[in-house]
Amino acid sequence: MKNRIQLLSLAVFLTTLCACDTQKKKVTPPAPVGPVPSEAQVAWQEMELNAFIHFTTNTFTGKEWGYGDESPAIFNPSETDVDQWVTTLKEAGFKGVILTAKHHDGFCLWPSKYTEHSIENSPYKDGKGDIVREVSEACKRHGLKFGVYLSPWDRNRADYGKASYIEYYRNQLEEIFTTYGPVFEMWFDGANGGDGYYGGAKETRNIDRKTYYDWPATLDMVRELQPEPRVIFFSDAGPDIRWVGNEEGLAGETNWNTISNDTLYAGKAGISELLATGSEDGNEWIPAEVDVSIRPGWFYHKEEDTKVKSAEELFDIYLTSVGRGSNLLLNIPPDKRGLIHEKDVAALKAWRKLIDDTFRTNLAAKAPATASAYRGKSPDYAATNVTDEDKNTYWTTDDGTTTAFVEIDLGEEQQVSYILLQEYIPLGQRVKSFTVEARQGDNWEKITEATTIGYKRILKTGTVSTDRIRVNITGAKACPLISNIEVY
Ligand code: FUL
Repeated sequence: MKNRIQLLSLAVFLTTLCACDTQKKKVTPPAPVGPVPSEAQVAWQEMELNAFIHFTTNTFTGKEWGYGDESPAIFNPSETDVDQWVTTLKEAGFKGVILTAKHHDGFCLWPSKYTEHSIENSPYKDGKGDIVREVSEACKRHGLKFGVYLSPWDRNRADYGKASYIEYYRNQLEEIFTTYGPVFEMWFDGANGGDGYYGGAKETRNIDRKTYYDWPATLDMVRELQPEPRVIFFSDAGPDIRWVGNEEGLAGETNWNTISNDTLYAGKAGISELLATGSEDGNEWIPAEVDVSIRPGWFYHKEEDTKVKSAEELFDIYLTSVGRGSNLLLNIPPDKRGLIHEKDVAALKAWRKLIDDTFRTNLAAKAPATASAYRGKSPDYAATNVTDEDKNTYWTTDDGTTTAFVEIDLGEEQQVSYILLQEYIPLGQRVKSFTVEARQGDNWEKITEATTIGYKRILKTGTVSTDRIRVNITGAKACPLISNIEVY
């Protein structure tokens, strides 16, 4: 009996010892570096692909910017089928839809009680139609998020430029948020002021873009109307996401999510370049959104039916937007019938197929991985975290180690054409430069290199045959946190 008790105490002692040892091994995670994203921003970045829908009287006049004097009587999309829009977009892989509830011409796609210049005075459904409601409901039906573009510039309103217009604009925001929400993204367009109809005045009106709209008060109002889910505000300068500075589908090759808001004002020299690249030492997290149209114009024009971007062009845009750590907001404008045109549908289908075919088999999924160093030699931060297909785990190094490499064993010789990398952004964007090498016999050959990674980076490597891939982090703001590497 005595022996048994002695044995038991020994076992308890040993277990305690082991527990202490494991506790000692618990390595602290890295501290955040620089500005970090809010949860809502991370969720938005994970959407990657959203669709823009430009639709108004311009669709019927052939204009891009309506003057504001268009009669609502011309708005008559007699075959409108918003389910066709939303299912087409869903099948193409979009996660959200942003609709121009009102463009610069001031015509409202919902029966706003604050103006006569709306769908209520159009022949569409005998004035009983409401495209904002239809699209928001179709999005709910098909599981896409619904977003709104409401042009601050209004070329129809007599009081544009006066204080009362701001009240009008806020009333409309309130109408939209209380009737059609939740809204995932609110788009505040940067085009503001200029010539217009303005209730018959037909003149040029310029506003002070910094003060006229009193944006902070408007944003507070909207946040109060919809505290949850937290709406993402887009404008040239944020606060949640920024314009990328061009409408060609190009994020910067170097693309920081960080930027200093006070450096962002229209007209500043080099502003487009700054918007595309962000700044390494920026004091806020404001990722770039890449907005571009599938056609030359934002609105449907018959003569552009032959100019719909091809699947290959759209694929290139995917690589220069999502592949550079930004979200893509691709505009697909319904035609006069109220349908997404057959040409656009075909291009989207072929584009989706190209993406699916290219990124079908991740050669690195669950592959063994090793690293030149990993944080505190703890399995929590080991190299295999980059191939475990779990976005919440990452490979990282000790504090102060800003250069290191991770090596992925593909098991056998494989044809490699693309590499996809992701940083664990909740703790800040860090990587400044990296190279990718492929093992060729006894040598390592550089197959591509780049600067930033951010939420996602996809690089073409040029087809190469190899059994091992090495990613060298050659510069970082602090220890790099890589959550995912995929090889295709
Ligand atoms: C611009 C507008 O002027 C265009 O018409 C379009 O809406 C585009 C998305 O933003 O600033």
